[in-house]
Amino acid sequence: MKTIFSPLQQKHQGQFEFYNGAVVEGYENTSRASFILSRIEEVGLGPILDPQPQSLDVARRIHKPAYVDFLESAWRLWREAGRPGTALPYAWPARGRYKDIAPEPIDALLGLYSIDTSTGFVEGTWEAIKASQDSALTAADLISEGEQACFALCRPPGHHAGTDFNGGYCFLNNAAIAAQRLLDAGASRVTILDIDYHHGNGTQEIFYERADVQVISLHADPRNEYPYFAGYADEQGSGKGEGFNLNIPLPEGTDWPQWDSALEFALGNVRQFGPDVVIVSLGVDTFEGDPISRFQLSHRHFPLIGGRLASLATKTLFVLEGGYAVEDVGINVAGVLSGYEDAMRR
Ligand code: Q9C
Ligand code: ZN
Repeated sequence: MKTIFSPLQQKHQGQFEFYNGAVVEGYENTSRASFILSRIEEVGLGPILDPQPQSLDVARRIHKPAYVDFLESAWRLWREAGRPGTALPYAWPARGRYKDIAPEPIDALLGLYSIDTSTGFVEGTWEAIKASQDSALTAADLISEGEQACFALCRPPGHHAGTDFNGGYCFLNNAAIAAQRLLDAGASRVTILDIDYHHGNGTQEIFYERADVQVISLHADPRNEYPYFAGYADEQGSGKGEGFNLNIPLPEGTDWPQWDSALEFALGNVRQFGPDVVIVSLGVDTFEGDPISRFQLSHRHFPLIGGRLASLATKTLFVLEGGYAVEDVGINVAGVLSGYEDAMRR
């Protein structure tokens, strides 16, 4: 299996976030990608290739163009305002506001276009965002051109980013952009199966009224976990999209048997939908050692996940999302991917 990754993605580096009332180094850091790359080489998964340069045309259809412009200019505006450190918001649109207003200071824009304080900008952030979506698009094109499976090593990740907001370390929704690209290339239906520990609220929001992209997410119950305000089981899509969004919230401490049976239920729904391509939003923060998560999957379970996914016998695009136990992230991501390859060879 080919891996697509650009070194430019590592330019998003040294950002801070709030955690337990303190400012700490971002959990979503460069060593995550470094450990994944070295593990992929170690297990001989396949070549690691640079993405092809891509335009922002698809990103501007999936997201609001003004939001993409904001991402591109945020750091420059922050610097022009004379600020040091990480560009983070501290004020959001007021509840019950009765008129549309468009304040221009960078502090207003940071709040307007975000849902939390985890998703800061530093000097290289835009280049990394852009390169990360390039990796997703390039991997999608390889699938359209005939590859059975491909891995887009996307960082920054994407599944919390919606049409006009960043959040949860995510800026552009790489998986959503890849899905649109596959449809543009002729796929009639695409499933995004999100197995990250957190609910993929951005992906849900983007496709909520669409029937051509089925969105399924297995995640920690939002009643007690980020993103809190989305990810409930009764969110099933609306309008034409009614019935094409499936949330499977799971309790704190979920272990392999419980997680695996939720996955089997999800896979049954994928089979019913019959997609041309499955995009796996691949987060490995379900690992028992993850520093910000509370599920109980062990190293040995990740290759089994790959095997389950291979049983769909559908073209599969893996897009990296979360996973923060840095040394184990490599083992677990490579575990899923080689588990998939081994099962496909059988
Ligand atoms: N700073 C992904 O796994 N909460 N994002 C962090 C407070 C946000 C996780 C704790 C977690 C987002 C892609
Ligand atoms: Zn996550």
